[in-house]
This record gives sequence, C-alpha cells and structure tokens, in this order.
Amino acid sequence: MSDRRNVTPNDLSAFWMPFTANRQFKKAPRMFVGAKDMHYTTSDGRQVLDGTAGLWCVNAGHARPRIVQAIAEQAAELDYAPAFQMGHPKAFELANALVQIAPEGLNHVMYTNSGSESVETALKTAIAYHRVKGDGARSRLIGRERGYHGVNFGGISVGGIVTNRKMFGSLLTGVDHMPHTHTPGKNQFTRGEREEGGPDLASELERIITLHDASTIAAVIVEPVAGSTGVLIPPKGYLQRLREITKKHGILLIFDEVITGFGRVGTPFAADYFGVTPDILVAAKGLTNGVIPMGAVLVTSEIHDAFMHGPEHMIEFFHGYTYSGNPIASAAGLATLETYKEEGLLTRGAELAPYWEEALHSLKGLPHVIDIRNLGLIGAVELEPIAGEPTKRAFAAFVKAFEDGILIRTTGDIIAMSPPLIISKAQIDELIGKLGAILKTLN
Ligand code: PXG
Ligand code: PLP
Repeated sequence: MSDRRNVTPNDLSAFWMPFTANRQFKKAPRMFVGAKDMHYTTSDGRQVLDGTAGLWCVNAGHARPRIVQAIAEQAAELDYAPAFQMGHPKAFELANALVQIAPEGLNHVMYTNSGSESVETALKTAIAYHRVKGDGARSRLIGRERGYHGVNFGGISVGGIVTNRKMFGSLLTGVDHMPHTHTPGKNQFTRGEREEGGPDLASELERIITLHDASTIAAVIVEPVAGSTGVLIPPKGYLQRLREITKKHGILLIFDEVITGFGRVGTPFAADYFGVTPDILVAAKGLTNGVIPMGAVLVTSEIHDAFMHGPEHMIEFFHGYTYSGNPIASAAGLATLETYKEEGLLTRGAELAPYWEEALHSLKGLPHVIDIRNLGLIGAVELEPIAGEPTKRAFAAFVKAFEDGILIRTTGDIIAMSPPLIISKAQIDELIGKLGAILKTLN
C-alpha cells in the first residue's frame, strides 16, 4: 500500500465540501490521513484525540479489526446484489440482529444509506400507513423548532432550522412545529434532564392537534435529545407525555435516533433511556460505526402488517434505494453490532456518564461559558457569542483545538462533544483539560 501521509493534495477547488466554509477551509486546510481507536492522524503527522466520534458516528472507535475484516471479506465474496426483488443473507441477518437490540415491539427493518434517507423513509411510511388503513386524510406531519432531521426535503420541512427554511423554497405543505425544549436564560448548568416544564412543553402538541384536528395528522417526529442544534436535553416527563398524547389521538410517534442510537446515551437507544417506545425509530451513523454509509428504519408489526394485504405478487410499499441493504454495508453493520456486544459498548456510556458529567461541568466559571449540558456521553459547552459576530468565538475554539490535538464540533457558539464509547477516563481528562486551557485563551 502506498504511504499517503504528508501528501497534501495540490488542488482543493474541485471538491465543493458539505456544510463547510469552503473558502476559509481551502486557505488553511485541516486534513486527516489516518485513524486508529481514539485518534486521528493529520497530514502533518500529528495525533488528534477524537472528541466527536467523527460526526457522532464512530461509536466503537476507529479501524476496529472485526469491522475492517468483515468489509474486506464481503467485498471479495459478494460485492453487490440488486436490492429490489432479490436478497442476500447478511441483510436479513442484520435486520434480525437489530430487532434483537431494539426496543420491544420494533420488529421490522427497512434500510437506507444515511440518516437523511431514513427520515424520508419514516415520514413516507407514516403517511402510507394511514392510507393503507383507509385513513388517508391523516397526512400532516408535526416536527419541532430547532429539530434536525437531515438535509432532504421532508427532513428540512419537519425540521426547525431557520437557514434551511429560508433557503430552499416552500418545502412540504401540511407541516407544523412544536416549540423546542430549550429554555435559555433558565436552567443553565443543569446536569442531565431538568425537573421542570416537561408536561407544559408537551401540552403544546395538544394545542396543535386541536388546531388541525387529530384526524388530519399522520405523525409527530422528534429527536429524543436534539443533537445538531446544540444538545438540547428534554425536561423530565416530556417524551412520556408526547407518547401519551400521540397514542390517544392515533398519531404515530417517530423518534429520530440518528445521533442518540447505538449507546450514545448509555442505553442501546434513547427510547430505552427514557422508557418511551415510538412507533417508528430512525437510525444511521452508529449502525455501521460510520464506516460504510447505512441507515435503518424500524417499525412495529402493526405498521408492517397493515401493508401486507392485496395480491401477493404486488409490491406492498413503493419505496427503496439502489443501495438498500448493500452487502458490504450489511457486513459492516453486523461486525459493528458484534463489536458493540463483545465490548459492552451499548451500555458503557452509563458507567462513564457520571465521570463525563463531572469533567464537563468543571468548565463552569471559565471565560465566556454561559451553559453546560450533558446526557450519556453527549456534552455541550455554550459560549457567549462575540457581539455582532455570532459563531466566531466557538469556531476559533474549534481551530485552536485541532491545533492542540483534540477534535470538537461547533454549532453556532455551542461546542458539542460525543466521543467514541471506548474513551478512557484519562482521555476524558485530556479532552476536557485541553478544552479548558483553550477557553482561557479566547478573545
Ligand atoms: N437526523 C438526525 C437527528 C441527525 O442528527 C440526520 C438525521 C441526518 O443524517 P445524515 O446521515 O443524512 O447526515 C442527522 C445527522 C453535527 C452533525 O455535528 C449532525 C449530523 C450530521 C453531521 C453533523 O451536529 N446529524
Ligand atoms: N435518479 C435516477 C435517474 C435513477 O435511475 C435512480 C435509481 O435508479 C435514482 C435517481 C435513485 O437512486 P438511488 O436508488 O441510489 O437513491
């Protein structure tokens, strides 16, 4: 194999990078050329401690042997099989393995290639479910302010991110939004879930249902913990109440667990942590440890079975992707779930969470820090924005962190962290220690 370390590509302009300040990046590129366990290697040969599991996806750490081997073997044995009207064993094996670790009742799996596609699949399933039951008037979708559900049209319609809603036209019709669960100016530095406000916030859903009438609403979609928009932890009782309200009105509840799935909050899924089972669960990222693109949508038997009528030679659900259940992705998924199981990673976050919480909250009192939030192995440090220049202060922290050997994420002026679930206590100390030192140097 050729050694590509220290090779800097000589033309960066052809690749229009996603969610990146392209002009700024290309003036001073930050390049990774290798990764192993908790660390990346940069193009100038430095080690960077991964404080974000890549983009919230490399839950078992990098280049894990089982996964590497499974991908290589699968590529040689069966590289691709048509996804429609044909099968291959590993897609079925993985679906069974997923159902085993999923919350009780979520018994059927559809595959996609990303979180965004999983969201579209879930929304279409919800609408079609009511339709096949003869309840086709239920087509409205309810999302939430500050929700992130990927970048495709359904996802940005139910999502509540202003830039998406401003930039991309009129989006889907028949969508409404609940208020987000953040209470800025109150409850700062709460550890985990706050006590107050849950039932009140959830009762906003009742107001929306009264406005549109329940008979027009197909589904409510929420992230159990909003990740992308800055780690917004729901108050106690909130998700439980959403479940009660949706059930009462015959509305499907969709949990988007693209970030919270696969051990991130210390249980296999956030549904387990909160003790609330949705009708549809959306997953991606940690399903294959981020190594091969793959997402999944899990549904109850009630939903699945509602489609299994009509002539047997007919396609029951008119949906799917060229790469749904791709053999190499399926092999990566199976090897990932085996790695999680062997190392107890789906619950390791619960053991580490108190240490993580303590470390994070030790940053209280440092310059510019106005809030700290945490749940499982998720953490956020919110900084006071520079007046008139939002995002600049946190971005400066991000660049300095990369130079000092830690990888963090920023969204607005919020620093978000979500390390691989294999992180050691010493590495938590290093990550938070370095971040604290950086915060002291910021303007
Ligand atoms: N739903 C949720 C809840 C997500 O967090 C998606 C859907 C879309 O998944 P794909 O695979 O299409 O990107 C996401 C993705 C960040 C960050 O740093 C978050 C995501 C992706 C990239 C960066 O906050 N979330
Ligand atoms: N566009 C065209 C012209 C296609 O033929 C297809 C799939 O056959 C798609 C888009 C969808 O691609 P995918 O199945 O990879 O999502």
